[in-house]
Amino acid sequence: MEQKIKLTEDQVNSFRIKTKEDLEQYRLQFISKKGVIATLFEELKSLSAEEKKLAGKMLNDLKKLSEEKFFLAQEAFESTKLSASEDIDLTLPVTPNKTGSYHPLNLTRYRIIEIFERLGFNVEDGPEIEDDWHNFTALNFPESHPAREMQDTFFIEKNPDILLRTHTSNVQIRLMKDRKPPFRAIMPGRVYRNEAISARAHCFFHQVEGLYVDKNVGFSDLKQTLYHFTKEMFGKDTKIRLRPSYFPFTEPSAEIDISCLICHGQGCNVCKYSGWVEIAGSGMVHPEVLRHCNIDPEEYTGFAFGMGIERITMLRHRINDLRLFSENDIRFLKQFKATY
Ligand code: 2U9
Repeated sequence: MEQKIKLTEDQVNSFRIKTKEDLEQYRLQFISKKGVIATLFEELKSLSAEEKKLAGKMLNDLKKLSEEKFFLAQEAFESTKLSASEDIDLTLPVTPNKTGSYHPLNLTRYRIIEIFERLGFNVEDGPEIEDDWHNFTALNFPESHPAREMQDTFFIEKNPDILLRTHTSNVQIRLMKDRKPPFRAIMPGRVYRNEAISARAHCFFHQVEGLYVDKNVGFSDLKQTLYHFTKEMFGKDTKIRLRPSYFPFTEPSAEIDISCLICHGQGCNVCKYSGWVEIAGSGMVHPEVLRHCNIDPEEYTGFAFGMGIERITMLRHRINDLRLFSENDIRFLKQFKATY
């Protein structure tokens, strides 16, 4: 018995498992139900009680040894299989790096800032929650102006009135009141108006307003500045047209139109078959507004303008629904540039 078992232990140790086939061969020979060890356990039955005790222990040790050898070899094969699957195929195309992209409104804002910075305009900032004086009174809005109504403006408090600014003009007022002229600045920022949301209107949007106050600033400066801006922004072939208009804070006032970028003046549904699209409002700062900011209109004059960033972006990228800008739909956003 001892002789037989010793022989089997040697067999276990000397069995070389080099391939998966060897492993299977080993399993069949030693640890399967019909293997050597199972057969020896069968043979135990024919031994005396004393022999059984001794041989049973040896056989259990042998079983343990052979199973350990099997599982170690099996594990080694499994791990080589895993590392083999990690092999890199250098001929495959690279996985693209998913970088983000700039929001189209930011792309337009950065471009506008770039153009005006080259003309010597600073970028100024101010509060979105404003009092009535900085948003309306200082800008020459009469007490009864419809913009002051609840249905047009979001009020946070009434008497004294605190509201969400309806334009970035409050920044110009704060700038003129706090510092001394000359001023040459643009004011980009978010503004709020109480409007029903649709493809063409939203309860908030973004503006860039501009202000140039100095001695001897005239309407021709306004015209030349906006002419330069439109050529830079929309291309050198863009034509510009000024139409008389009215704002309480400028006098005289003018709407700025550019030749339609889609049909180049031929007429299409974007320009409503007129050949022109409106891009901004402008005018000479009203003397009363200068006076509200303690600037003498006899000594200083200035021009101002305002434009909606959404509107410019829609024209630039042919976007036809304002809601796309605030829905955060990745399919829309990822179409824009990732670098600037
Ligand atoms: C001060 C004095 C004058 C800013 C101006 C406009 C004309 C204008 C609209 C364009 C589209 C608003 O975004 S929009 O809806 N803006 O038409 N804005 S002049 O005039 C000022 C501003 C501040 C102290």
